[in-house]
Amino acid sequence: MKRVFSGIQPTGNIHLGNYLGAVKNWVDAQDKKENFFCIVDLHSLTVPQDPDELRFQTRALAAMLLACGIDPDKSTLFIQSHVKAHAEGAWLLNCVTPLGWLQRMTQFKDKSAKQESVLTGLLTYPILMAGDIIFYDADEVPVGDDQKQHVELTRDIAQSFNGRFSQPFFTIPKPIIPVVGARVMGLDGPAAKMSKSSADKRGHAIRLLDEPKEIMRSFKRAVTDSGREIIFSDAPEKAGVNNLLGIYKAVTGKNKEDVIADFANARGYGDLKVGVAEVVIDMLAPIRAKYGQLMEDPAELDRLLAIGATQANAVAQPKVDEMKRIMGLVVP
Ligand code: ATP
Ligand code: LTN
Repeated sequence: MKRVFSGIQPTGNIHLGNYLGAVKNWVDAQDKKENFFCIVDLHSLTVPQDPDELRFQTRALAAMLLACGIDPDKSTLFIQSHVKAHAEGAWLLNCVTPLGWLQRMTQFKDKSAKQESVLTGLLTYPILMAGDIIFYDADEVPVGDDQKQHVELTRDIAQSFNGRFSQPFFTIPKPIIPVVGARVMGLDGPAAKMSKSSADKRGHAIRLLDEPKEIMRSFKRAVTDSGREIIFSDAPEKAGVNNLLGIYKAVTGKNKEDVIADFANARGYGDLKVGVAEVVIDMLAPIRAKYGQLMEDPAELDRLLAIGATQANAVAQPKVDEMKRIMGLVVP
């Protein structure tokens, strides 16, 4: 059975891009694979966080992932900092990764350009991510398009370690990018991806916990163009309409022809926006209800996360111990 590893940061409200680009695909493939899903709290520390807020968001994200359909009987769901091998092993990888590989990363360049003072962790972030994946010998990493470069770097790190210590020690992972939903764009400007860091900007994102009224309002305000044509298109001026159609397609699972047929009688973009909002509202209603129930039972949430941490630790710690031995450390 193929082994899957993926992660998500507890940095605020999870949005439709996270869901369609990543979480939905984790849920859908659960039966066919051996799954490890990780709430990457250590990654969140690469930009300043409010401690109480981070703690709350970490548990809230766990509840949300369970509400979205991650089944603890089929998947290992855990918090990254609960498994010490991640931080320990990342140091070892720091010592075999050239600086230039990290400085090239697009996400580092984007995020560091937006900050006055850049923390070292923001640069070494992809090393921590590489460790997440290779300490589990994951074959597949289901992520949105923005993480492809980090998974490619992970492959380079694993290959270089294997080459240097002349044995096939790490499995070389593959990024799995969904065909639809890989890049959901912001509703306020379809040139930039929908992002958690901007999720609280009015009209930018659909957060999974938004009330139906708010979802409808955000879609109605979505930026489109001055035309009337409802078509899938790569033309920059059609990016807004394309994004709405892409969301509708990912949510309904319909093919392009059927999506266009659904809007054949639309009187303009107004009808398109309402149509998309309605399917999103219906999809999110049961998720919000389940989330509410889970947040009312913190003891059960903690119990599930403790089981996840034990299962993850049993895989990652022996791998990191073996890595230490290979690199010449004395392992007690
Ligand atoms: P931030 O804005 O803080 O970087 P984020 O919204 O990018 O956060 P992450 O926790 O970094 O969220 O990503 C979780 C998963 O969601 C990743 O697999 C990522 O590729 C995917 N993802 C994030 N944004 C989008 C998007 N707009 N469209 C599709 N997938 C996305
Ligand atoms: N960097 C990713 C989150 C992440 C991840 C991982 C994804 C951390 N570790 C391991 C897949 C596999 C992000 O920002 N979305």
